[in-house]
Amino acid sequence: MNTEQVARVLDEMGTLLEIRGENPFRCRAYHNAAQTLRAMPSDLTEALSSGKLAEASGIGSTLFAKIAQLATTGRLAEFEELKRSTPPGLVALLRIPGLGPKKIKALRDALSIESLVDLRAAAEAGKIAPIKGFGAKTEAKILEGIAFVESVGDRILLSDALRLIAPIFAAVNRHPKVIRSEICGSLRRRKETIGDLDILFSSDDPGPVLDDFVRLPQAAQVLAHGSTKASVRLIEGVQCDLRGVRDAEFPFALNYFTGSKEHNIVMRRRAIARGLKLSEYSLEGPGGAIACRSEADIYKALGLAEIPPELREDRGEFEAAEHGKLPHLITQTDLTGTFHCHTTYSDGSASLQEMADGARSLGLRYLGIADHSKSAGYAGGLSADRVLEQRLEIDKLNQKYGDSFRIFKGTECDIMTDGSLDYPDDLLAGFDYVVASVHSNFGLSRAAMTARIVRAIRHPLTTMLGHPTGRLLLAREGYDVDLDAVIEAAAETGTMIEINANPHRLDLDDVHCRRAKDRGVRIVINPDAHEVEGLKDLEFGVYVARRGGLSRDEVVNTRSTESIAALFERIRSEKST
Ligand code: DGT
Ligand code: CA
Ligand code: CA
Ligand code: ZN
Repeated sequence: MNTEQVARVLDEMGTLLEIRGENPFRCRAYHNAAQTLRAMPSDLTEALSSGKLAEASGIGSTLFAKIAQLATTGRLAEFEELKRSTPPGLVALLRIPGLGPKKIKALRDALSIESLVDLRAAAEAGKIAPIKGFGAKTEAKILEGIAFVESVGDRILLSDALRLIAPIFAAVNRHPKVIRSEICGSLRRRKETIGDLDILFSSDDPGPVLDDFVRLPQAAQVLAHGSTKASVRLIEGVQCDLRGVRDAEFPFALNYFTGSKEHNIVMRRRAIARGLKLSEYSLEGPGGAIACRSEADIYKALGLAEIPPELREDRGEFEAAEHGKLPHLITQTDLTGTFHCHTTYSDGSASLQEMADGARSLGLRYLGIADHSKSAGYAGGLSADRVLEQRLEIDKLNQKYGDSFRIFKGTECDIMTDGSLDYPDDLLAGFDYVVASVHSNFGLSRAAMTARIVRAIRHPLTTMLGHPTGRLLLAREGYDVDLDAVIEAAAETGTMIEINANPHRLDLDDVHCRRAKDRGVRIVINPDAHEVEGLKDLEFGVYVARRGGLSRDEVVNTRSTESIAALFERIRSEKST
């Protein structure tokens, strides 16, 4: 496991212990150790072998041994036991906005609450308000939170799904009895949240593959185990389905189990219209089965160009595939740089130079730094003096990098409640570009929020809009805003809209991304990185862009450094005339 993975486990252990009401010092120790790990400059293997970690404050010998075990084996019996023995319903309560481990423990102690069902009953009966530290307002919030969590169901983030499936898919894929295998379902379509994980393989002898699958260390519970299909529940709670087919059936099954259901229905209808019958195992014609080696063959047989999985939602892809109008979707390697990143100047955990070097090592040609503006006190927003200091440091680094790399000077400037920007124009004009974002007063009416954001977009010095709805996937709904009006204002003024690629945000979403594209809005993919590792979140922004049907030309940060610099200038001069 790498540093971040180990830190995650430690945090989760700390939280589980807290919910169970263990000694607070012991719980803290886990969270502290996670923080220490994240702050370590060197990588984990080196820190372990050089003794740097053993010396780090807050990491005693027992914790050190656990970290070492996680780092080398990726497993820790104590962690697995802790997960197994904590009621899953209790952990689910963590998803209610505003309920942390301490409050959950208090609810359990006072009212024996161990699940969402218990919690709802107690809140509806007014039993929560009287508990010390809660009150009527909290009770009402809890009821709202339950409704939100229920609307979301048991879905997980795309990023978590990809992380969880990686070792499982690898095990299936390298199994000696497996001929071909592929991830299917919503995960292959790269949806922003995932219900369950689906894997398909082909084999002449699927039994041993399924037997080994249900015995994987990641599997906590076997839900089904037949001769062609097995399902397990992972330790993390999510379900994983594995299906085996004969190799000749593989392309058909792959197509069927990739979905979406809506896409499949149209596929079958098209087949029928051509006198064919498509199923998850075959394509039958009047003269017998039509062999297909790949999905491309199936689409071809139905008179279609191969439709990329991300577009398979029955949202116009058939029309496009029939007329050779499918977009040539953007890929991650098309990205040349990115703009919305934070450093230790505000609430980031890496220095300017570390972020720039991180971007360089990902092969990017430029990096935009956009730390928070002064009103964002909670996030270390920069005073005018600090802005000037940062600009000097950027100048120095740029001199050092020469032509090989460039840091663009930006700011993530708060949009005030009335839609004005947090810095005066003369300060804003000294940046290469301005990301304008809402970070406060989320509760405005739809009309007021829309007017606020549209005004910020119309500001002559606003280059791009940051996280347009402020949503946090599975955790918080976005603010109430008329996104179509926002998109319209961006189109009219030439202002860019970002796809915030942080896997908790993915904001714009795929649907509005498509609408923005259709209106000719300039789209930019930003990771909103607060640490070097966060730059890799660009990956998830690319998936949104692909689902939105964007090609390389439709994403700003695929251009050369010079062309970006010129575009920033052009937007400014166009907006001010
Ligand atoms: P999820 O798991 O909720 O994120 O979404 P999916 O799309 O992965 O759905 P899942 O796991 O229930 O099924 C995988 C694929 O199997 C789905 O994308 C399409 C196909 N499929 C499942 N049920 C049906 C169905 O009733 N009709 C059709 N046509 N296809 C289905
Ligand atoms: Ca699925
Ligand atoms: Ca499934
Ligand atoms: Zn930000």
